[in-house]
Amino acid sequence: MSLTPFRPQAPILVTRPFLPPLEESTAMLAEIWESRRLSNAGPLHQQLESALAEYLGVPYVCLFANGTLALLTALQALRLNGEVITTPYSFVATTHALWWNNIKPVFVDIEPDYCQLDPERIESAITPQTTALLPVHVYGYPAPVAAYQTIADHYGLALIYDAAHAFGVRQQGISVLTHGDLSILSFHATKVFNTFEGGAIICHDQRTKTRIDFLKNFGFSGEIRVVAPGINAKMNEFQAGLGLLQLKHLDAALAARRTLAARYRELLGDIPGISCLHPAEDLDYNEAYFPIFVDAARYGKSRDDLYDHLKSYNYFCRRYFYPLIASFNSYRDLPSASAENLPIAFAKAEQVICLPIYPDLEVEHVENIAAIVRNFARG
Ligand code: T4K
Repeated sequence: MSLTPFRPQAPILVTRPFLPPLEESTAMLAEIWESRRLSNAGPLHQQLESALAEYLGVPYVCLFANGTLALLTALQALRLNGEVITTPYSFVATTHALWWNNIKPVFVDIEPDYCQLDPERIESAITPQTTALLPVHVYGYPAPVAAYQTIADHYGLALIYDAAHAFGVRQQGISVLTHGDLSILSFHATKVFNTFEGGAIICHDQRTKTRIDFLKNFGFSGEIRVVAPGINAKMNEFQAGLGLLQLKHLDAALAARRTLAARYRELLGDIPGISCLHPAEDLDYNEAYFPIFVDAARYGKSRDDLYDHLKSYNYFCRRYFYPLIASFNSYRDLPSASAENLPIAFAKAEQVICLPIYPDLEVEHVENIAAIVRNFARG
C-alpha cells in the first residue's frame, strides 16, 4: 500500500481516554447527588467489585483510588520486607512501590521477545533477604507465569504481579490475573479500562480480601476498632459509577483496538528494522499499547530520529519504557541497576516507540503513521 503521508491539523497523542456517553454519566451523577453516598465502600463500589470479578473471571476484586496505592497496599498485605526481585522495564511506579515500603529493589534483566522479566536470570539474584518476585505483564502480554511460580514455590517467595496493563487479558480462556498471590490493576485515564484514576488488587480468598479492605481504609474493622496500620486508598463512588458505565462499552472498545492493531501489523510487518509484538494464538489480548522496536542499523535511522519525525507530522508517540527505571537517580546506584546486569532492558529501552492506539482513533491515522515510518526509512 502506498500513501503520501499527510500532517493532521490537530495533534494525535499516544492515547485518548475512552469515555461512556455523557448522558449516561450525568444520570449516574444524579444518583450520587441524591444518595449523598460519596465514598467508603458505598453501593457503587460494591457493585463494581462484583461486576469486575465476573467480567475478568477472577475470584475477588479490591478497588483502589489508583494503581500505585494498590501496589503499595499489596506489598503491605503480604507483609513483605528485605529484597524483592523486579523488572527495570516498566513504569516507575513498580519500583517506587517497593521503595515506599522500605524494600530494596533487585533488578533482573528481561527476555528479548516480549520484554518480560527473564525467569532464567532470577535464581542467581535470590539472596537470603529475598522475600518476593514482582514481575510486570508488560504492555499486557502475559509474563512466563509458570516459570515464576516454580521459582517462587521452590524458594518460598511471594509472587505479586504488576498487571497494570493486563486488564481483560486471557490465555487459553483463563485470566492472567489469576496467577501468583496478588495482581494489581491500574484504571488510569491512559489505560484500556479507566475510572479517571483507579486501580485494584485481585486476590484468591475472602480472608486476604478482608485484610486488604482494612488496609485501604485506615485499618478500620467496624466503627472504633483499628486492626492494622492502614492508609486511605479507597476508590470513591464517582470512580466506581464511571467504571460500571465503562464496562457496558468495553467489548466494543477492545474490538476497535484489535482492528487498529491488526492494521498496524499488516502495514509495518515488512519494513526492515521495524518489529512489532504479536499475540499468541491462544491469547485474548487487549492491545493496551502498540510498541514497535527500531533496529537503527537495519532501518537506517535511530529510534529518536523516528520519534521526532513522527512528532513533526503531529503524531505524539511515547517511548514506554525509556529511560529504564534502573537509570533514574533514585535507583542507578543499586548494584543490580548496572548496564552490565541489564543489557537487554537497556537495549530495548533505546529501541521502543509506542504508537497511538485508542478506540476512536481513525484507521486512516494508522495507515498514515505506517506510511510515515516506511517513507522515513527510505529518506
Ligand atoms: N504499574 C505500571 C506497569 C504502570 O504502567 C502504571 C501506570 C502503574 C503501575 C501505576 O498506576 P496508576 O497509579 O497510574 O494507576 C502514564 C500514566 O500516568 C500512568 O498511569 C501509566 N502507568 C503510564 C504508563 O503512563 P505518562 O507520564 O505517560 O502520562 P501522560 O500524562 O503523559 O499521558 C500520556 C498520554 O495520554 C498523553 O499523550 C495525553 C494522554 N492523556 C493523558 C491523561 C492523563 C489524555 O488524553 N487524557 C488524560 O487525562 O504516564
